Amino acid sequence: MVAFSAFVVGALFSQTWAMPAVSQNAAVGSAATPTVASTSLPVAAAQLDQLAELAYKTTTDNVAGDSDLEKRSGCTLGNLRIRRDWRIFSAKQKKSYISSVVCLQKLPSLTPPEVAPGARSRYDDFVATHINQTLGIHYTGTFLAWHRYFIWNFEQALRNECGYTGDYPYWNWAADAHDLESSEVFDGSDTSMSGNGAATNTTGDIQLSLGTYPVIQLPTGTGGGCVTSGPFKDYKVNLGPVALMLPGGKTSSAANPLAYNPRCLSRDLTTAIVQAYANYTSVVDLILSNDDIWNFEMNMQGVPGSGSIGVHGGGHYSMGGDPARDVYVSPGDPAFWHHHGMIDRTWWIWQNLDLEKRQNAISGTGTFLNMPESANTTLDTVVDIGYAGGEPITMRDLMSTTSGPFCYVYL
Ligand SMILES: *[C@@H]1O[C@H](CO)[C@@H](O)[C@H](O)[C@H]1NC(C)=O
Ligand SMILES: *[C@@H]1O[C@H](CO)[C@@H](O)[C@H](O)[C@H]1NC(C)=O
Ligand SMILES: *[C@@H]1O[C@H](CO)[C@@H](O)[C@H](O)[C@H]1NC(C)=O
Ligand SMILES: [Cu+2]
Repeated sequence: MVAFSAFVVGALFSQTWAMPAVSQNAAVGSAATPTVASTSLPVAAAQLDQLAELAYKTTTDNVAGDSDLEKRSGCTLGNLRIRRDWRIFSAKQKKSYISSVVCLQKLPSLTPPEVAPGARSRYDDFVATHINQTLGIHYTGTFLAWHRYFIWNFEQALRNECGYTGDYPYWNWAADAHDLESSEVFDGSDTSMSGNGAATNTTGDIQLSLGTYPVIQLPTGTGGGCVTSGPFKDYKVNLGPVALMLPGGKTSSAANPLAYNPRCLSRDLTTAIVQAYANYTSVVDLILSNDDIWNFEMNMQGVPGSGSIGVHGGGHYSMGGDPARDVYVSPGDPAFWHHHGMIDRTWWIWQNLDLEKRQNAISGTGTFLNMPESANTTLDTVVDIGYAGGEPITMRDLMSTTSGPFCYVYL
């Protein structure tokens, strides 16, 4: 059992996130690979497309070629899966993905009741594991690889236990940074991951604090109450809360985070948050101005003290509500998997810009911001997602999307 410390893990911040290195006149339409993020959002959008195309080409060339890595794992162009932007799924494809998630929420849990009495569904197995390991998988050396394995196993559960045959989706935050409520992920239609929560009258900001770093204030959104529309309006969040951030700087936590505590899914869609931290310039700058893995993973999560929550925090907190504002319980929001698809895609793009240096780059330790101090994460470090599924696996096998257990690319 982890220590549920009083300090708020929801706080993601940064101290050296200086102004991004940006340029107003990055060449678009030219074949040259961008090296500096544009502050013009449409230009940065084109830059992101270009970087993603490059990563796609690098990955598929390697799979088609004779690379030992891919050969060993049996990943070929024939069985390579393509992960896609939710916006290009057809209505039928969206419904098929959604019904497989609903299916997982109805299958019985594999977690023994004495381990997590509140885990009632197969879906909850994933939430329980994430709660259990939160302090060992965020601001650690395993952050990116752990979540890569976690969402891949979620995909396997959808396929093997609920018959899903479609593609794994991702949510391109930046495409919705101007208006979250019209996002195809959050518009509340029957092809969305459900929409906003009912409007509430709460006042005051969300206040993220961590140790002695300055508090980060985040605005609240247009909802705040229970989700009233879309496929997940009757879904119950069963576990937590653990460190739920509420308006006015309040927090909420249950005595036993793994006990049965069924409640509605709530949301508080906050366009201002995704706009401020996960726009096209933010994503491209994250990819282009962090040459080593430490800076990349820290800026993605928000460097403590910098005032930034990074694209990772931007995506989570922009959904708002319960459990999206609770780092521990966040997979309990069914849009978690779309968000982490984009996190993994961003890492994949970054890796493919310099595979030789970045494919196996790891930095960090086994504990949240190395508190308490722990050993450095290495390629031999084992990742184990418990009852969620999969076998314990070494970091070595999680570094490429086309080796180890994986065989996928992003479009
Ligand atoms: C939490 O982790 C411990 C140590 O790995 C494990 O024994 C326990 O079963 C886990 N609990 C859950 C809910 O996964
Ligand atoms: C985009 O995000 C960055 C931080 O990542 C922020 O500094 C900038 O103001 C944002 N741009 C817009 C147009 O909101
Ligand atoms: C752990 O990593 C840090 C940062 O890369 C490095 O300075 C340190 O020497 C490493 N410690 C060990 C025991 O390898
Ligand atoms: Cu997480």
